[in-house]
Amino acid sequence: MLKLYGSTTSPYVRRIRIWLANTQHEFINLQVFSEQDRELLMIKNPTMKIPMLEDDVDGATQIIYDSRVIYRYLTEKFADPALTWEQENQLTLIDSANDSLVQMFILSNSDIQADEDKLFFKLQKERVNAVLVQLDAYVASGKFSSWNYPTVCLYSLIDWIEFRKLHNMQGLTNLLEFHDENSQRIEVTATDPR
Ligand SMILES: N[C@@H](CCC(=O)N[C@@H](CS)C(=O)NCC(=O)O)C(=O)O
Repeated sequence: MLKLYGSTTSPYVRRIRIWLANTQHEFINLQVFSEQDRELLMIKNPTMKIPMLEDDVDGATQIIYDSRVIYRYLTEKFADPALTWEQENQLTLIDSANDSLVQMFILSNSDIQADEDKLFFKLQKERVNAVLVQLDAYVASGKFSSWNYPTVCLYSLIDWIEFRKLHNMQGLTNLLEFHDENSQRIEVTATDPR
């Protein structure tokens, strides 16, 4: 059986959990900062990042790192169509804002203040702002109106931003509406970290 390793709060893990909602799998909920789970991660996945997927292929264990590669693995396994280049770019936008927010979240949990005069924070904030404005416009033009993988990734990002209060979403009305419209989906409520 497919085994998905992750945590309930990670937006990168949640996208795969939502995507696998109708596929039989086991979810292994890791405490990524606990010593025991870090050891497990170290052995199976030296990137020390989640999600990670494990599958049995002809009796051998196949491990796949990184949500993007996990998605590609699943599309091949279940013979689903590949993403279009436009969707790949949408994913890159979502991932770039997500990565910047993860880095700033880890810094804030390390008691490092987000000082906007410092280059690191300036770069991340510029990126997050620019990407969210672009995604807001994409939502307005109907690019995220069907529930496909990029849409699931966008939902997971926006819901995580709201959950952790990572960004002032005022003015990004299309993204807020998009979040509202999808919040009652069964696979969304079933994976809500709150
Ligand atoms: N590119 C990776 C990013 C995954 C990622 O950043 N996961 C976070 C949790 S949201 C993580 O494991 N961070 C641990 C760390 O940075 O040490 C993917 O798409 O799976």
